[in-house]
Amino acid sequence: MTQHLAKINPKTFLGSGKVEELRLAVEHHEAEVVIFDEELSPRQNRELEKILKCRVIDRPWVILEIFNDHAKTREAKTQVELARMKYSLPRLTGLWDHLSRQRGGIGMKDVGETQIQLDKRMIRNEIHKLEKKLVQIDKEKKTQRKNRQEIYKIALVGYTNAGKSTLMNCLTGADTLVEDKLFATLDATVRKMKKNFPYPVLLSDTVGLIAKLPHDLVASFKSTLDEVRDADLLIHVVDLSHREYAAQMRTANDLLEEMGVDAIDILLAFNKIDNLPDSDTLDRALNAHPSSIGISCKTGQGIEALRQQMVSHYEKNLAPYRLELKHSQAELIQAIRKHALVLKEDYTPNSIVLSLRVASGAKAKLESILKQSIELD
Ligand SMILES: Nc1nc2c(ncn2[C@@H]2O[C@H](COP(=O)(O)OP(=O)(O)OP(=O)(O)O)[C@@H](O)[C@H]2O)c(=O)[nH]1
Ligand SMILES: [Mg+2]
Repeated sequence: MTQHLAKINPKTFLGSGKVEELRLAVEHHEAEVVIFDEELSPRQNRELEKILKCRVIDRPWVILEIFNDHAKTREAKTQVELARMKYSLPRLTGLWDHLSRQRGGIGMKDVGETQIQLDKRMIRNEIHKLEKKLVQIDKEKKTQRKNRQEIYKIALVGYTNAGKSTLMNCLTGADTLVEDKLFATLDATVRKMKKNFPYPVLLSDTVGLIAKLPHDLVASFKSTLDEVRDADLLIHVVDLSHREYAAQMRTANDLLEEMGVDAIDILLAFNKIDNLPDSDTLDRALNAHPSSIGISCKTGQGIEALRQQMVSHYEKNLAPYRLELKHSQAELIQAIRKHALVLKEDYTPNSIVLSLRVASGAKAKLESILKQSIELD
């Protein structure tokens, strides 16, 4: 059922006529649950349950349930649990109202009230504990990220089910879980790009984005999203075969902007081009978006071209750098090559002068290679 609302009714979300229509439909179909594709306030949720005499669930709840089902690691589980607790806290009253009405016993209401207070306190304690745990996890993640600071990082982002994990596997040979369902990935996986890539690059797969993502969930997934903020380049993966790809792209862009990552370079990858309804779709999409590319993780089409673009983005990011070595340090050149592009080696009588191009993060690494060798001397 849909309704164009000029104004949302603070009490029942829908207008009163529509609520009545919905009530009759629930009665007619003997529905046990009504799901709203929108976020309801706790009050609206309660009111609607009263009127419709059945369970009412909103969109954030559905998303939280899916996340809950898919959470595997300690981090993801903690994040989802926290979001669920925060979601349920202001909604507890409704639950007990429901019970007291069902059982109908005298005094149930009072028992309910006391119980709600107890439950709320318990949940607040739990929230506090989970938040502490997340701070700890966040710290560990920060250390991990710090250790990777000098390495160029690329993150795959995009609407859920666009094919990020498939692309990750395609580019790194990893076997991240790929599934035709929403939010298959909840944890940022980080892998080295190996296959045919000339530079050390870390690629991370991230949690999928979706329209009207529950606010608590975004807050809980901070450390996962930090992975995105930390990247040098984003590849925005779009499922071009989806009939609403344009809207999905916009949603993803809006969320990225909200996350404050709009300053990072973005490469647009239109995926699933093996599955397009007509031949115009790809041309139109490519023309409308400069710096975009069509790919298919299924057939491999366009993957090599994407890799090339990733390489040129990397190289664009490099700054000229000059390094002088003693002849006795010649064997360091091999190690230096791992972190910089060596353009020229000039052998003078006293030294070797290297003309390099390096990523900003890699300079520290080069200096530490030199320092170590001097200390060894
Ligand atoms: N036809 C076709 N299907 C693809 C392609 N790439 C991925 N898929 C399918 O799309 C579905 C979703 O792929 P995933 O890689 O799990 O998508 P994701 O973006 O990681 O999704 P979430 O982790 O849920 O956000 C899977 O069924 C893939 O097999 C492609 O190029 N062509
Ligand atoms: Mg995935």
